[in-house]
Amino acid sequence: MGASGSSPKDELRGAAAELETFSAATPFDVHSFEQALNAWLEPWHMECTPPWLVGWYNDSREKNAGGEQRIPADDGAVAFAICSVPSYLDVVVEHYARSRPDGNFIHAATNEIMERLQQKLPSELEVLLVNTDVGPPHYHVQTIGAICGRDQHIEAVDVPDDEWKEELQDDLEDTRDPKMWGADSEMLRKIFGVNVHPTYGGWYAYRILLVLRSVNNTSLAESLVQPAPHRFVEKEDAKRILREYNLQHEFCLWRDLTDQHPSRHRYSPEEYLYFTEQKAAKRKRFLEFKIANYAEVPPLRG
Ligand code: B12
Repeated sequence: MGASGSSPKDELRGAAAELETFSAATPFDVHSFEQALNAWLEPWHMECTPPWLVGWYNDSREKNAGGEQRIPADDGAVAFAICSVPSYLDVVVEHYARSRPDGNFIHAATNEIMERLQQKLPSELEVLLVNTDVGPPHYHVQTIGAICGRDQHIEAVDVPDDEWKEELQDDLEDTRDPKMWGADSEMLRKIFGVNVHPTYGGWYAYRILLVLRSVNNTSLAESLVQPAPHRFVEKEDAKRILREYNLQHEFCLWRDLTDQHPSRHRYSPEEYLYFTEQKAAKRKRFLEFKIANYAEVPPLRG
């Protein structure tokens, strides 16, 4: 119990309830908003990034990708990305019990959370909500994580070891199936960049983009300043993470930050098997088995 007699759970619920009270009036307290958003997301096993400006993202896409995947909002608009963290599978199972979706069970669960969030947020904030796993358009979520200082983006150019790079590219060309990747050698040899989080390593996933189109940097109580990029991954770990992510991502070794990665910051064994399962029919069987244990249809978490 806190000093006022309320439990931490009550306090969390109280902070989450504040989400409905924000107005676009100046000055907008973006850090209280972030707190309220995280409190509302917590029961869904989700977290938001720190707030960032659409212009930081669009500038980075200009510099690194010829301006592709720009976010269609003012450069001054304030935004967040929302990630799922370990235990999100419980939310997917509960959504399945309520709605029995046909298509992608994870996307459907995320869509339900987006609908709830849309209802909670005052319309005067002119909210743009996008499920970032479902495109087009695809906004480049790894760029979002990097520009707001939530995690570290690692590209092969960050590893100054040509021999390591050549060897990985040879292995990729030998193992990538041209039926999926095409015959173009450049594509077969491409090393994709990856993001890692200081706590979760790779055991999290970007799910939602949230832009508050009527809130901009000049209307904030304390204007936002872009943080310096994170640099916490050791060189040998960066090599391992890039290699594992590109060559055999299904073993999820790329998700561990170091060889000491704590298991409480990993997916559960069930989540590991579910998220790496390719067959939709088998995923569906798993969900059916799970909900067979439910005594009643689970209520919404927020
Ligand atoms: C399309 C897609 C794929 C495609 C293509 C891969 C790709 N990276 O494009 C396929 C189907 C192969 C794929 C596979 C996987 N994916 Co995928 N995929 C996406 C998706 C939906 C879009 C990515 C995109 O638009 N790429 C555009 C191309 C052009 O990007 P690119 O080739 O990486 O090149 C860009 C970067 O290099 C960048 N760049 C260059 N220099 C710099 C410098 C800096 C500082 C920065 C920030 C950026 C940057 O600019 C380039 C041009 O755009 C994203 C989600 C999203 N909305 O972003 C997830 C995403 C990238 N995938 C993800 C994952 C986990 C996977 C898998 C492991 C499968 C899985 N879901 O478990 C596999 C493994 C990938 C592999 N072995 O290659 C995660 C990565 C998480 C992370 N921690 O980084 C994402 C972010 C999804 C998520 N929900 O979180 N994926």
